Formats: sequence, structure tokens, C-alpha cells
Amino acid sequence: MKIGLGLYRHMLSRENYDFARQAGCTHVVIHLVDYFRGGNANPNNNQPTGGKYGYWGVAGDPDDAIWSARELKRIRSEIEDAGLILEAIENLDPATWYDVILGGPRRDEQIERIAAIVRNMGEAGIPTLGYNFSIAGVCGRVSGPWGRGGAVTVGSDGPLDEPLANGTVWNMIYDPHATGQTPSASYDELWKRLEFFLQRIIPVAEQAGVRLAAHPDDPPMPSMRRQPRLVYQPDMYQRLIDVVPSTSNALEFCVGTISEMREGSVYDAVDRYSRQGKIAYVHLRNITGKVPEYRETFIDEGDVDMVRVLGLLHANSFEGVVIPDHTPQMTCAAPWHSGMAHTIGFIQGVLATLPKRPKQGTKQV
Ligand SMILES: [Mn+2]
Repeated sequence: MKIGLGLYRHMLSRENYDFARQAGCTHVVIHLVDYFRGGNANPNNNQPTGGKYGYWGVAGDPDDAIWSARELKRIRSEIEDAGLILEAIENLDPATWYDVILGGPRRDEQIERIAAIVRNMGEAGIPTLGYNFSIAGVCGRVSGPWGRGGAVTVGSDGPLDEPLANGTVWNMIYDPHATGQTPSASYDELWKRLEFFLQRIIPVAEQAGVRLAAHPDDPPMPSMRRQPRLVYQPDMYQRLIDVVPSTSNALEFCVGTISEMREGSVYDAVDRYSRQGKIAYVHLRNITGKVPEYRETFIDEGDVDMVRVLGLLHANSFEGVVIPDHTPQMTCAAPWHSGMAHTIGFIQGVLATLPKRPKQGTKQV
């Protein structure tokens, strides 16, 4: 197992790459979508929240060339110059694929655009594309000083039933001039949209040598903003990977989100999906509670036994990357960085206790 650091778009700098190396990471996962653009900037570099009812920033990149093979290669070589490996790009820009998620009129041209991005990633040697096929996205969360020692963290205090505004998807705004509301989709319709997406993109990903990795719905409620959710119980992950059986159809396995789910057990889910070799990479985060009421916590203080989770991954020969997901903000000059360093240190400590495996290719005597 390897340890990585997830970096937001505005954090892609040599300084942060050096920080990752110093903390003990060998890999990074990068976001190219700037969730903070056009408002909701967070000086603490933490995850965007936007409050319970608000949306994040404006989708769409003024510099769309960042998704070109040339730019992706440039970013990869900057990361490699710092001594790290670029494992994944996390999330597509909502402006790139809103009609794929919403089943709108530009769906087919947007599918072509995603296919081009996947090919660019293959050409640039970036092996994984994390995505979250969700209409309402990560939304409806509240924040407060609920972590140990009053550290500010996020959570959910109940459902969010206000309708989805037109011109928004995935909790970002793709058309600031739109008015009115988006009609509710049915659960079956949402699955049909996902199937269309996977049936068209997975063959492209196979050709390009890229793995798609699905994040579950966070918070994992059956609906948010009157729109259905796709993966809000552990079993629904199986349905997603069975749509198109392929090594390129894999999971961005979020331990925190799965622990927030009302059904099943997070340990069973870790065991089941790692045993199948379906986990592309892991988001590690602890929580307390279940939807609709839960809170994110420090890695060592929530409901989930992280030693058991990492032990199961190891026992099932998971050799991929684990990254800290969100962490509470620590009270100091660098709230985000200290939260990450704390979580990385915890993971290192656990990994150091796992039984060593014989190196591949070496003869056992
Ligand atoms: Mn996650």
C-alpha cells in the first residue's frame, strides 16, 4: 500500500509537492476543477463547504487547455521533478459533462469531450480518473467545532430538500443566467444515464490504459435537492461495477462516505471490493454517526477502526494508493496542512505494523 496526498487546483505548487514528500507520501492525486472559483474561497485551503444551502463556485475553466495532453504531461513532470508519482486526477469539471449527468441535449458532444480527456490522460501517463456521477453532488453539509479540541469539521444535520436550481449540477454553477428549477429525475433514469456514460467511456479508458474510479454519493442519502442518488448503500457499488465489467471500471473507495451509509458494514465493504481488485484508490477519513446525522472526525477518534480497515486492504493484497480524505482544521497557521500531516502520520504508523510481504520476483528460502 502507498500513501498519497490529494491537492486542490490552487495548491498545485512545488511547495505543496515538497510538503507531501516530507510528510512521507510517494503519490499525489490532483484536482483540476477549481471548486472555489467565483466565490466561496477558503483561506484555510480546506474542502469547500458553502454552507447547507449554498452552491460552490462557478464551473468551467477559463483555461480549458489544462486538460490537453501537453498540459497534463507538464503537470506530471513537475510532480515527478519533486520526487512524486501522479496517481490520479480527481473529478471532471461539471461544465464538461452536466448534460451527461442531467440527460440533457448536449450529452453526446460532452461524452466525446470526456473521451478526449481520457485519451489525453493515457497519452500523459496518468493512470486513474476519479469521478462522482451525482446530480446534486456533495452538498447540504454544515460545519462546526465538533472535532477533538474544538477543531472545525463538517457533517450533516438532516436532509436537504430544496429543489436543484437550473444551471447547477454537482453543487456547482454551470450557467449563472439560468432561472427556475431542475425537475426531479427518477432513480431508474439516473442509472440509465450512468450506464450510457460507462458503456461509452469504459472502452475508451481500456484503450488508453486509464482506470475510471467512482466515488459514492456524499452524503449518502437516497435523495438530495429532490434528485435521486446513485450509490448511497454499499451494495450499490456492486451494481455500478457490474454495468460494464472491466478493470477500467473501478472505485474511488471512500471509507468515510461508506461508513456514513445506513446499511451494511464498512469492513464488509472494504473486504468485498478489495477482494475483487476493484479499488483504484482509497479516501481515508473517519466519522461519527450515520446519515442523515453524522460528523467528520480526526482519523483516530471516529466510529471506524482504521487499523482494521487498513489490515483488510493489506490482507486482500491492495497495493494501490491511500490518501487522507478531508480532515478537521487544526488551530494553527496551517490548518489544512497540519490536519493532513497528522492523518498521514497515523496511516504510516498503522502500515508499519502490517506483516511484510515477500518482494515479488525474490525467491523464498
Ligand atoms: Mn471521499
